[in-house]
Amino acid sequence: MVRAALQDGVLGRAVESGLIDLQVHDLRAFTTDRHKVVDDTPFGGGPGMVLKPEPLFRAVDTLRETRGEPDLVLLPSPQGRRFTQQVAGEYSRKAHLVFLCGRYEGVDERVSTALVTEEVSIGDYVLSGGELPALVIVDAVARLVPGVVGDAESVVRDSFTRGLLDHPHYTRPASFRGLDVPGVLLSGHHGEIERWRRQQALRRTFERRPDLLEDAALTDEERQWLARWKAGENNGAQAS
Ligand code: 4GX
Repeated sequence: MVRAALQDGVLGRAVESGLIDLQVHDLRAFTTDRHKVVDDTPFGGGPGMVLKPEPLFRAVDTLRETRGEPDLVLLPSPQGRRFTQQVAGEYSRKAHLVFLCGRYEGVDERVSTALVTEEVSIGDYVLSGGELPALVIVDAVARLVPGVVGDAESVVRDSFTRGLLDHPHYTRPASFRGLDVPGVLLSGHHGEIERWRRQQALRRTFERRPDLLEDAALTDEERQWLARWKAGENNGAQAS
């Protein structure tokens, strides 16, 4: 599943063109017993299986020898540091990341204390393994590696790079089932279009994710719009 997900789209092309190198390793290859056992029952009892420490330590030791010292050894976990666009930027400036994952209830705590540099969480919900979080993180991080996304401007203008939600997008037809594209987008006035988009992005952030406004970098005009909306003027979707 992990290999398949890394093969197409933006990630697949980035690997093909040598911009990033992604290697997937099977934990069972680092076991020493005949049955290649990577998990065991929890000390103290309870449901589920726990990932054993030895295969993970052996795997990372082997990577140290073959690929050099990793900058970060990451463990996807709901107990981890929350993964955000800012963290993606941080990781994208590292040369070598290792993700430890498996489908299990937990991992032996000695892995967290003595092998992992950072536990990282993609959100407050429980998944059945760390593979999907690792793929989510790799995708978000790879996009920030120069050259991976063809149009560099689209990365810079991306939602969250400015700390705000995205503005609405429209394409042809200009009128569809009685739903019209806002006239300003058809006007050709690039300054007005840019201003409308900034206002829409801010309005949506104000309505849907006001928590993001605490850290957002805003212009004086944007602060004025916010003050107006907060004062309760211009209520409703058509507010300007
Ligand atoms: N964001 N999971 C990890 C197993 C596990 C449990 C405890 C380490 C410690 C998740 C998330 C997530 C499910 C991945 C449990 N590993 N990971 N897995 N949400 O739910 O990152």
